[in-house]
Amino acid sequence: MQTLSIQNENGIAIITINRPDVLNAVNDVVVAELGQAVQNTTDDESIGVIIITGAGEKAFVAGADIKAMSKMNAEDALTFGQNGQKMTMLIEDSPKPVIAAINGFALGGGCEIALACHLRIASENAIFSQPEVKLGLIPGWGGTQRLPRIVGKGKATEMILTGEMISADEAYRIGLANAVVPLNELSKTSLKMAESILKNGPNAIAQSLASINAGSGLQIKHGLEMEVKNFSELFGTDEAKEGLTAFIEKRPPKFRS
Ligand code: CO8
Repeated sequence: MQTLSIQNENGIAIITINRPDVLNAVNDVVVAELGQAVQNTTDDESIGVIIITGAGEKAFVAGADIKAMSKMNAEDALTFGQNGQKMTMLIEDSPKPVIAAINGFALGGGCEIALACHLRIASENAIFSQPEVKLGLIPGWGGTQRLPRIVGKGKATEMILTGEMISADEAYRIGLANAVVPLNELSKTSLKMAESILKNGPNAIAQSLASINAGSGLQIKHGLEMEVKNFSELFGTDEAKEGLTAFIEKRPPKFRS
């Protein structure tokens, strides 16, 4: 891949967006490669958790590539926007948890990639913003849809209408970041969270993500119906038998070979 590197660390895939000269700005090559990398790591049975991060110490992703966008007409922008949305849906729909390890600026499309991830861990120098209105644009890769679902409509509206940057601490305060750690501990903390998830049943994890994602668009009554169906289906799996038996036998469960 031209714009990404992928490592497998004991069942945890680390995908690094690697265009540090432009603060990891996302052009159409990154959109295609990131989508492919998420698909490949999702399909890889040796992988249980995926981490997405940016190269260098300054940026996770400073947005869609503004130089590339300056040459687009409305038709090009529609294709670029739709391809970016497909890539974010691959992240959100992955049955394997995707953690954004946010190592600096997460702006515009960079914030939107982080929003599509299931969990977000920020370094202390991370900065979040949806600054599209400053360019005469609006978010196009899910910012108007996912940000209100994560931080609430009021705060999301403020961020999108002002385009102002917020600090990692503020992102944590409003529930946008799950944790804030010093930059030199970001990788270790992200891996630790991934390892703690890896101890749990992979089907249960996939069904948890599916239930949370599907439920956010449903009325509570329909969400509860879907949840109990997913809950009961797990009773047919070896994984649930192992989890329940291990508790009774007072031993740790063994979910993965
Ligand atoms: N696109 C292209 N190049 C970029 C980008 C970007 N988003 N961000 C930074 N760069 C480049 C700079 O041009 C510069 O390159 P060069 O050295 O060749 O001039 C290099 O990265 C380093 O950047 P700076 O010198 O500007 O570094 P500073 O520390 O001074 O500033 C900032 C850092 C504050 C992050 C600044 O670079 C900045 O404001 N960047 C743009 C941020 C932004 O507006 N992002 C949102 C873009 S819009 C978007 O993401 C829409 C997503 C939805 C798309 C839907 C498609 C239709």
